[in-house]
Amino acid sequence: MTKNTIISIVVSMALIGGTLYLVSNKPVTSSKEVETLQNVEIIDGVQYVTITAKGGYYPRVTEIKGGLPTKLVVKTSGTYDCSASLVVRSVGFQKILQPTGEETIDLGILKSGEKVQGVCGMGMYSFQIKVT
Ligand SMILES: [Cu+2]
Repeated sequence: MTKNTIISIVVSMALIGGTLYLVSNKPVTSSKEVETLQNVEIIDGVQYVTITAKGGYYPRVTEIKGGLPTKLVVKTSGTYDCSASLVVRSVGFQKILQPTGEETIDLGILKSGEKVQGVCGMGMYSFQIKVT
């Protein structure tokens, strides 16, 4: 009897915990989406595009403005997969990034209609920056 009571308490606590976990997890996911959409910042006339490298590149496609000095910031955080091996051909960039850190790559001043593509060393992950 006592054993059954304990089991039922444990089971109901697990259910409540699971539900709370699912509920609390939802807003986190949506705020992350907002964050990745706002990956372009203009500071003192310089346009910064931030891309996260870990198991691929995020966001995959970014739209930026032309006619501004532009810098690409690639952030790694415990990145031990091949997305740390980055190639940006249009600016002759090729490097194996630190597993955790930030790499700033000068993209120069881009014109409307231009595209910058970054790929991993194996060519299986990529991202694109489109100049509108
Ligand atoms: Cu790869």
